[in-house]
Amino acid sequence: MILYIYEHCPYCVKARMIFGLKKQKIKIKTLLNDDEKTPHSMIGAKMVPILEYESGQFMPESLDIINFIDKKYPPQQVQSTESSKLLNWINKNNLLCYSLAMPRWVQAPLEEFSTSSAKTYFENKKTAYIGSFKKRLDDSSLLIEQMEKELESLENVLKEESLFFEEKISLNDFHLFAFLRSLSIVKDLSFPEKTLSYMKNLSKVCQILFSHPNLLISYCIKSICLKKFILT
Ligand SMILES: N[C@@H](CCC(=O)N[C@@H](CS)C(=O)NCC(=O)O)C(=O)O
Repeated sequence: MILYIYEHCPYCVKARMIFGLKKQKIKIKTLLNDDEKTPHSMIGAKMVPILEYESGQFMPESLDIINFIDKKYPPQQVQSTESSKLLNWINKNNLLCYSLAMPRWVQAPLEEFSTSSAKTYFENKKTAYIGSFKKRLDDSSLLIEQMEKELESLENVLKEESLFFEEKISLNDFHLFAFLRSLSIVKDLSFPEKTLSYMKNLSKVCQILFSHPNLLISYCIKSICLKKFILT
């Protein structure tokens, strides 16, 4: 099986988590961000993750991939619980998260951005969603302050909802971990205690690093950081 991804992509993180959880090796191929032809030839759309589960057989959609792999390698482990409180929190903060993460992702040495045309493609496309990348970077302090406030309110949600604990994992965890992993590229952002230990636990269980595999220790350029604490 081959999983086609972008390294930054939170939906790809969800798909990768299930392979880590099941301790199943998966061949990962990272597509260039401006490569429209390859995904179109597989699923008729420019979207990842895509799982090639048999030669020439392709499956899009992270949640379908999670379900497929969870069933393929019993026992089934992923509970289908989705907390509306948590989903509301994530939806409310998606734009803020992307406003911080997108301008940093494109500067990071991620494989999908290894050509200048891939970078330009991403910036042009995502500017329509978050506005000017430069402006968002200039606004960093304000955006970080807002995000940190929101993370404080997440601590209460973490207490109330049954999130990952003693090997029990649900769809909530896939959604939240992917979101938090996106934020982990923001150098000056601090995560509160419970959130941080949640991130560390799931990172271990699902074998997802908070950085590019070649950048295992710590990595800082300008405002980008892949945090050391997660990687040890
Ligand atoms: N519903 C899909 C959403 C996947 C998705 O939106 N992927 C983004 C990457 S994060 C994508 O491929 N977007 C096309 C693009 O960025 O050009 C899933 O859960 O897998």
